[in-house]
Amino acid sequence: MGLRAITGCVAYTSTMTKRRLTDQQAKRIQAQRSHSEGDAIEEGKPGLVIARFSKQALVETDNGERILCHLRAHLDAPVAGDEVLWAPTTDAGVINALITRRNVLERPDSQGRLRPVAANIDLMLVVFAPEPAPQPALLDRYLVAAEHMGTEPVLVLNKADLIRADSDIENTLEHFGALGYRTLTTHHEMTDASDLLALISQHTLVLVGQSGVGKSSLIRRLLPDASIRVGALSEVADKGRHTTTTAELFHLPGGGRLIDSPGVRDFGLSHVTTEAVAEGFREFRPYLGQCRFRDCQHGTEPNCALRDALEAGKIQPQRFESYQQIVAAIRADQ
Ligand SMILES: Nc1nc2c(ncn2[C@@H]2O[C@H](COP(=O)(O)OP(=O)(O)O)[C@@H](O)[C@H]2O)c(=O)[nH]1
Ligand SMILES: [Mg+2]
Ligand SMILES: [Zn+2]
Repeated sequence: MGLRAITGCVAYTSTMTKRRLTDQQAKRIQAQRSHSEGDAIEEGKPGLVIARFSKQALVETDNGERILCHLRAHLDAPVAGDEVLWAPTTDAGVINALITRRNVLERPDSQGRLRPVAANIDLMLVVFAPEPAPQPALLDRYLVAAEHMGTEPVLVLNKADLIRADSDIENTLEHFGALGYRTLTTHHEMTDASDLLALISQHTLVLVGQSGVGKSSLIRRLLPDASIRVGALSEVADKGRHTTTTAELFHLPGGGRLIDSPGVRDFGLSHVTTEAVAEGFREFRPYLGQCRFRDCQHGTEPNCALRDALEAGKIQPQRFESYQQIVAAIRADQ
């Protein structure tokens, strides 16, 4: 939904508790707008969330200004990539409404509760590198999360200058390519970033991957201007506390947006059903629903189509193992 389509509208009422605008409401807003072209903005102006800090969010206005806005207690906390309606206050601004998200990337906090990290994502760059050594099961978790949120993942082998002759990391990349995922290899001294830029185009991308794989460096490399690079953290006082905990959105000069996510150890899959996990392994899909038992858990049941495919070499053992690990973790959580 275009941000500019939602000006001049009432988008929130005080009776809406802990609730986002539904699609229905968003449509009403657009409908209202068509009747009231040119009316004064009542409940807020459109803005884009650049970063969220505990009780505030940095919002970019339509004309590119950045305003630190307070959050209202009854609204879901906005995150980088969210579209909001905000209004000026005497000191700064306040967010009045969160526009319905197209999708949201979530991960569990220290208490295991799912928290949003970034919203309205077109592509997820799953970044890995020779150092720190990739964890294939973690990469599979990112892929399941991407498939589940309806975002295309792209596998990025970064820090390629560190690939040693005896390394098999390029096979890892090829293995994902063989599953049908787009793949890319890059490193910090590569001056030609055209592959990356073509991929980004006008889209909103989020970068995920273990801490240290070079996500932030990759974003800095694509931002030619140091003033853009300074980013949102320069605008809040308590920097130390936020550096590693908040996702931040950067605009590329040619269009496109990159969201840097903090090092993600774990990924929120506890809300995903075990059936959806299987769907998240795209090469499993032809076999799903083909088992003898409709509720087959692909464990020790007879005539399991997934296990047959595994034995026939159509599914790689590594991927099946990742699947079992994720499902076991979800069951242990319940
Ligand atoms: N050799 C090499 N080092 C890199 C490359 N990209 C980043 N680094 C280094 O890897 C470390 C982690 O990078 P950073 O961007 O902070 O990773 P992040 O945690 O994923 O954001 C830093 O010391 C970078 O200088 C690269 O392409 N090649
Ligand atoms: Mg980083
Ligand atoms: Zn089965």
